[in-house]
Amino acid sequence: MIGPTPASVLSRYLPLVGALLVSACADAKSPIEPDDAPSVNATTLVEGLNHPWSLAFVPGTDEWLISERSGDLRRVVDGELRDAPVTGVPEVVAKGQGGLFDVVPHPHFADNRRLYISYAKACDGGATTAVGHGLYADGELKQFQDVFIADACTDTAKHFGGRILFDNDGYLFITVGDRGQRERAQDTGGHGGSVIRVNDDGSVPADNPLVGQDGAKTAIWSWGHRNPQGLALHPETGEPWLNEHGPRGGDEINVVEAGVNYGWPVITYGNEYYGPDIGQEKKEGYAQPLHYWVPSIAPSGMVFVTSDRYPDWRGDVLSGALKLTHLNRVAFDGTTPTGETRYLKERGERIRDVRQGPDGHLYLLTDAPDGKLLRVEPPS
Ligand SMILES: [Ca+2]
Repeated sequence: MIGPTPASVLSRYLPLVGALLVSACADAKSPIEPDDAPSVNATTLVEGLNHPWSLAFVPGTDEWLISERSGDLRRVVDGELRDAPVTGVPEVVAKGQGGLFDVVPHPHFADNRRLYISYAKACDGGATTAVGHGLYADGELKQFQDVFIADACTDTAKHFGGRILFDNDGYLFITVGDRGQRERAQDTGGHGGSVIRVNDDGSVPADNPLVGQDGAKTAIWSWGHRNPQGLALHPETGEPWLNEHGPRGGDEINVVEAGVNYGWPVITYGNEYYGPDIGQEKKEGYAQPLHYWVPSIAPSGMVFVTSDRYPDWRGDVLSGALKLTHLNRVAFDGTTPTGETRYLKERGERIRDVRQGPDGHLYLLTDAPDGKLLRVEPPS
């Protein structure tokens, strides 16, 4: 099922088309030449994390939570990493890219103590992306229950997506990758390769775009995604934006809009790992990315900077980069990218998550068997 792109979305992208056509004439490369900036430092706060994936700040406390892909949810209390992980976390399939993923407090956590977790859940034939919640206090997660289990079960152990986000209206967005089976991204009869939008109990909102369509999974909000690994709420528009992994080249930033087909694998700026083209770069009915990276940086956790500690970065998109090991900043004028800067390359560390803390500082997680929690020191 391939839906047309709404006219409103097309008009938003039209100013970009000219610039993209120019780049399409040469060998594919990023539309913006990145600037390598040396002027930022990071301070190590915590070491000894086993492939940390996501960082959350428990509202109203000095406790931070860090998921480890292998399945533990670790506690950092008053800046100290506790030995004992949180109890009551669901059993995960820690295999390949699978494991424990995102951890996000409910918007009304202070009242309901609900902590949401995404993870690779065992299914008949492999694993799939799942999200649930439990009641969290003092290192214990109780009454954990799933609210969404993706119809995307396979034994590939790849492309789970797994980022989750609440928007300002309390809807829960969940990314699901194509599971390494690209045809899933264009098939709205399953959840693979899509962004999900559900209520906080997992029920489907009546205004979701595929409600009433025969054979469609009505929890789907947008589709044609490959493997979205970063998800963040735009501070002014309130819309979710994501980053996603392309194949060889063609990583993207997209604004996530209802009923839009983002094109994978029909359109992509990437190639097969062994060289040949996969699809064309653009085609009517498929949304162009706002920004893309060729070669791939392998973006991960993503945040909009709103803190006044980094005045030159305010409103910009930060993404961790795994493959090209840096902190990536893309500046935007509305939805048009105006510049890209790469920080901390000299550290050579895979960056899995980026978050802005309640104190306005930016924090990073490095992806390694001895992974770290870092604080980004504001540029001098
Ligand atoms: Ca795309």
